[in-house]
Amino acid sequence: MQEYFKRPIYKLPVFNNFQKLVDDCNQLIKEVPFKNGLNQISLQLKDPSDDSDKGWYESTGGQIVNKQMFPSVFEDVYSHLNPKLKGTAIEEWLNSFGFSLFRARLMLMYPRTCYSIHKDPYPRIHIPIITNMWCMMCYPESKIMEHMPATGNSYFVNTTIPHTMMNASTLNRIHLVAVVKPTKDVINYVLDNGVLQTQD
Ligand SMILES: O=C(O)CCC(=O)C(=O)O
Ligand SMILES: [Fe+2]
Repeated sequence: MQEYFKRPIYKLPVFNNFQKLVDDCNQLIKEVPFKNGLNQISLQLKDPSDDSDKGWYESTGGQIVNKQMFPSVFEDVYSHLNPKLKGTAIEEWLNSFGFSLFRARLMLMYPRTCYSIHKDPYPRIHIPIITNMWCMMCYPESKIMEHMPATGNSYFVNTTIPHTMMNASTLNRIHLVAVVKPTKDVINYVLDNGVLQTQD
């Protein structure tokens, strides 16, 4: 997939209901605590009729650990919107691309934290909800470091190559993050509609 892309991050068009998306995410965070120690809330489920509170944590990072133990659990099994999110701008954002998104999560990063360097099975689409300039996606092998501002733009992020996100600020950072499969349609969409933030 890399061969199609000049850089790992492409800025995509603005989501036109961004302010409502921010409001709906803030409301959700008030109602559903980031209580699993993983700082993630699941927005998509395996079972479309599951409206239990467990669903909010079903696809969070712990599942990835399980996934290494049970490789048959793929990210794309989380394909159904949590029924409690019907009618929200989260639903609208997930449906705003001409292709499916999976395993959508709200991801909180506390101040002065980062992930270990890792690769994911599929790329991601990010839309920053609350961020600041000291939050950066880092690609050590190519020495690329990019901040994604909360301007309403989504970002295609190639997370299949080694990366980390760092929050080197003193404030919480929240992104809405979903998995995308790099099909021909998706690659063409990114190349046709995406722009590079840094040209070099
Ligand atoms: O921004 C985040 O919290 C997740 C970053 C990351 O590792 C990813 O998107 O794959
Ligand atoms: Fe990642």
